[in-house]
Amino acid sequence: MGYRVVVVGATGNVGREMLNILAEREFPCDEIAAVASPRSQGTEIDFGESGRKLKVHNIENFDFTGWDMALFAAGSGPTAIHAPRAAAAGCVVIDNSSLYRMDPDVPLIVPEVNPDAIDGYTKKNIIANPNCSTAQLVVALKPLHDAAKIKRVVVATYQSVSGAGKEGMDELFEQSRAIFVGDPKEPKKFTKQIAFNVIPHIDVFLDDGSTKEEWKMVAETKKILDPKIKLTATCVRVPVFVGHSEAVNIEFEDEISAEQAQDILREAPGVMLIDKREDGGYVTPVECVGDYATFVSRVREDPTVDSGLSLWCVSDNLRKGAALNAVQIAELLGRRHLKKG
Ligand code: 11C
Repeated sequence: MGYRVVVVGATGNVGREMLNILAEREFPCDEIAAVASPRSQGTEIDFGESGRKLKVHNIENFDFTGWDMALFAAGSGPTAIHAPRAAAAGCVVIDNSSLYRMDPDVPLIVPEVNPDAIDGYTKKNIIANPNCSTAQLVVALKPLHDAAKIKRVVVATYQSVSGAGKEGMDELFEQSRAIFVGDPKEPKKFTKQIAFNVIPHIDVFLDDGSTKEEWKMVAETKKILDPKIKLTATCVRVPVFVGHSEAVNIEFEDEISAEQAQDILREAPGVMLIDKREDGGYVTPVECVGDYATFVSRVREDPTVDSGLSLWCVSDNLRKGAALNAVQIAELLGRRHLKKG
């Protein structure tokens, strides 16, 4: 006996990946419903590579009664309306938007990092999925924090355009082509030209000069991993279609060598260490697409502090950064709380 599962926002970048991953991992679904905005109602989408087609339902009149879990990838606006409705109907919401992440009554979960926190989901029947740039970072930081206690992290991100949805991907493609044919177009989705450029601006600006994406990395890392960790981030959009990269500098309380860190990371759940210290002996975003792992490379000591390391970390932002983490939460919820059969 399996679950009755809903994917909300099923036609978007993340929703499609949720369906792919549910099918790929053979999540025990007795029934699966694809739900999206009214304009997609009646269209058909693939349930991964299972060969099954799913008819898309209209979120506005979808009844969540009797469904076990709903994976939401719908953005904050529709989520604010429909997630509480689903939760009140007894369907546990696993939400990919930023809406509930900092709610003290909603657990924010990365299963490799803070699985026990999921037990608090009953307060609202909602579990939050972190921002993509946070998810991969905490997977890499957790085993190092356990070993040598992290004091401070300085991170610069190199975030792909798929983090901004299909429109972001289309803009990079169209703009690159337009520049090649000598007919450049004004940016629409991004604030500046993204093709052949980088943009140090993701999400809205805050009063202190940082951006909301940078703030999310700080606040979410504290909630998931340890409120004592100090973190400062610079988040940058780069002309890559899929895969977020991060250059991470970490200062520790206790001593830890690069070799010890490599040994720890080699064994860490969710991490794949590829660190050969030679040409090509590291992972780049195009190589991580479609994979589940958070790849770590370029682990080295930082001699400017008493105990410090620098590393490079890459992951598929639509997978570990969003859909995979949500499905892993669903698996954890099933194992710990919603046992079937
Ligand atoms: C980006 N990280 O790359 C964002 C996308 O809070 O879930 C995800 C935003 C979020 O643009």
